[in-house]
Amino acid sequence: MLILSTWSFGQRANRAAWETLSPDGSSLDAVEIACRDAESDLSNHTVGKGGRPDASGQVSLDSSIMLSPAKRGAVAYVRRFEHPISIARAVMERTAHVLLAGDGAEQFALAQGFKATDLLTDEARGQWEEWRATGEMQPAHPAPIRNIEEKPPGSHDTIGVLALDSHGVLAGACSTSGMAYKLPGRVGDSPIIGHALYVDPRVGAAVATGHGELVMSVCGAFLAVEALRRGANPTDAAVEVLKRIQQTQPLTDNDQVGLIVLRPEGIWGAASLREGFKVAVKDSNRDELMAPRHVL
Ligand code: SD4
Repeated sequence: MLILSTWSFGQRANRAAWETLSPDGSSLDAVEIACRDAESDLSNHTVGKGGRPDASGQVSLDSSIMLSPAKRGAVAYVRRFEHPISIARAVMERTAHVLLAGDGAEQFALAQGFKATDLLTDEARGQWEEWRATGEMQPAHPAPIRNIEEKPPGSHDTIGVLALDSHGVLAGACSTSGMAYKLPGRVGDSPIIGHALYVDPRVGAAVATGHGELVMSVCGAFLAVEALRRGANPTDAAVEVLKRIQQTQPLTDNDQVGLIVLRPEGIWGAASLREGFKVAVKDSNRDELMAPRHVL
């Protein structure tokens, strides 16, 4: 049994999920609970309620969950629900589709019994107003993705979670409010299967965080799992994706991408473009925050 989450707040999410995962719970439930923890954390400004809005002041959430190529669900551009991860799970379990977006996703959520709520907190609104007042950044050039550890305490990043349960079942999930002050309508890598998340039960799982456009342009999580399939170890699989990003796209000093990769037998690895990425690791013997290798 093992649960791995992105960034330092992943420790809290792992702990929230552990009771369910151990001793014989399901990895699918565990990854959903971990994401729900981050989605409800109002001090976390890049996931769920309390997330930073787009350039127009509207919060929109993206999320996905996956067990296998046949069992996966996602939602994008969700503006009125606190737990997009649970709506993504409902898409997976109760529809014939992979991804629902915008109004349709919200109508589906209401029909499934999810309660609508306002996602923009006073704090996030205040920060957005400050951003708007500076006039420094145009909507087409939203706030860059920096390392969480360089940001003020209390500001966090997207949650990505991979878990392996006592039955040997792998599951993955991720949830985000996306890039702060993005152009309205922008959807990132998190709800696109194969970009921020991919799980093949026979081969392994990968989840990505950071600048979504960079990850989307190389199908990052899928590429990592394909590297595993070719025999790479999990850290090398993550590094292969980061090198592909580096080779194919111009990077700014602020661009960050982190990946966690897990094999079905519990061997895992991680890497990031730059220093600062953290992986929260919890199993029966440890509860740690680790700083993985970086390629730049
Ligand atoms: C996105 N990948 O929407 C997300 C944001 C993120 O750490 O992961 N930030 O681009």
